[in-house]
Amino acid sequence: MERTQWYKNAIVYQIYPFSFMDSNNDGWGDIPGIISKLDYLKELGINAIWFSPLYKSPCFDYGYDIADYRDIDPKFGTLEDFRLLLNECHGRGIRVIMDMAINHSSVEHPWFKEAISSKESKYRDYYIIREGRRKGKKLLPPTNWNSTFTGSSWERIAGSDEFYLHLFCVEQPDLNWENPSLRQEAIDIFNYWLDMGVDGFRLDVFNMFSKVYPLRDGKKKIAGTGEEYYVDGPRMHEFLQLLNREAFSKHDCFTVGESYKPHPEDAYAYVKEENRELDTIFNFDHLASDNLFGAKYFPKPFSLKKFKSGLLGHQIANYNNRGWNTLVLENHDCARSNSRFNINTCKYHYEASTFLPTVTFLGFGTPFIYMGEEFGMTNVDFKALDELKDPVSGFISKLLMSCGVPEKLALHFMNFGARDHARVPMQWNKGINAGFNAGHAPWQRMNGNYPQHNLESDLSSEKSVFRYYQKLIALKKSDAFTYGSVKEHSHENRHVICFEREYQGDKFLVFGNFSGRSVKYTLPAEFRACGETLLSNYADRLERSGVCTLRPYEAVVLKLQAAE
Ligand SMILES: [Ca+2]
Repeated sequence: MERTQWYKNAIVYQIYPFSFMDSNNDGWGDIPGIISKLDYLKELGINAIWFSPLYKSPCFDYGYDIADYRDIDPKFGTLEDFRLLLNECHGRGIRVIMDMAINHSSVEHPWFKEAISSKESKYRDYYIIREGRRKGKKLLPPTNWNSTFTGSSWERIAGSDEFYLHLFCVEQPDLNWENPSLRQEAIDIFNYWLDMGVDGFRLDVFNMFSKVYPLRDGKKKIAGTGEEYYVDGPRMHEFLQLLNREAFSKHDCFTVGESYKPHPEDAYAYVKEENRELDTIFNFDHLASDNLFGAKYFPKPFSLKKFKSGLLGHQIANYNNRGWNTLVLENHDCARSNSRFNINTCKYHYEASTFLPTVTFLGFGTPFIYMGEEFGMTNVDFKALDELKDPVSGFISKLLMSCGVPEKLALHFMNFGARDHARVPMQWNKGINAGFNAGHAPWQRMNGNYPQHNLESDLSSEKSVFRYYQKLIALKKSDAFTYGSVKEHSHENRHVICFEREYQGDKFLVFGNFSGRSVKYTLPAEFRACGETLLSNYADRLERSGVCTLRPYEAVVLKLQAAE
């Protein structure tokens, strides 16, 4: 099948189904709710949706623990509802990207239930099960590996001396990709959805499929012990090439991988076109620019240089290596972008919420907009730890408090970086539960600021973030911002981010002030006098001859026409 590479022109919108729209007022978002908002998304200008998992799941990790890879969870609706959703999206020119978490399954998947109930079951080898190690009277796990969600990555199987591996929650046993039947199951699952008409996949933590065998102890670390044996394992490229050959390449589809701390040489190899593995992987490096040790819960003074290196470095490397790139500010695992990076959301809500996507999404790669970002949804002010529903918030808080961190400080860390910020219901209007449903308590508390910050109030404001996104998306869809080369300016500048795209002789300059005060900036010479302003988040135009003054979070896009 000829692959059109439609993803290069895609503007992807991510929906976290639990929190988008609840049509039957049971507190959970659902598929009919999503369908009722498709015209809204069409109006925004997006042309693809990535759905966080909709599959049957006991929801220990909110859908990323899958109990049936071929069915829809009843909370969201039925398979028939999903087919309707697919049709309704396609009818509006919107592609559908499914999420696939197949590094691990749910403990409630029939494979796992059979695997642990009988040593003779063929499904036993679908998982990674090993004898524990005897040390005196103690039975220790088979290796010293940590779960990425804290604690040991091994769980003892009740009534035996054996353990199963889980690199995430206890409820998420890792699948054994060494087993050819398991690999065939994965191929069949991908083809099942692709044959139904799905247009692509986001692959959850794909670069942990391959582990180093025989399993052995890793170098002891505070967190992530064993990583050297389960990240970018030796058969990773082989497994992806197999999936590509047997599933992806047979359809005009798109694949984007979520990688866990990838080694740079592997990261570029996964996406290089000629390798036929994935179309692209997510780059989150810039999002760690205000995180201590790169951990999202722990703040550190924001470094614009780190942000620029993370955001622009991969664009330039992928452009030159013929690999595609992604552009991301938020997702279901992050705090809201306008509430971090030293941004004072109260004072510059509109400016910051429009500045960030301008300097991010106009780069080289496919933009991913997270629901609510398009009208500047902010972080939540959580008042107590029990308001946080994400199990990882619980694990991290407990770990901190067991080390003597006071509860108040643990809550402070969660208010900085918990995944819960992105997972509260959408703020459609100022009505009951922000229009998410008709009044039933939502599964997750609302953000208390919804009476002031909601889509309706944004649309009625003179400075509407949504209207700005519409203009930005229209501009992003042009060939120059899709295929143009990318070059950074002013890397050393501590306040200004600036890059250039060049396409067929036309040059475009995207720049802005990443701070809450006015700063002086001298534009690259050729953009000082001439050129047209294509987009700006301030009403009056910037004076750009000589040294110009950029106002707080001012973002500007200039075009310099090719000489005739
Ligand atoms: Ca519902």
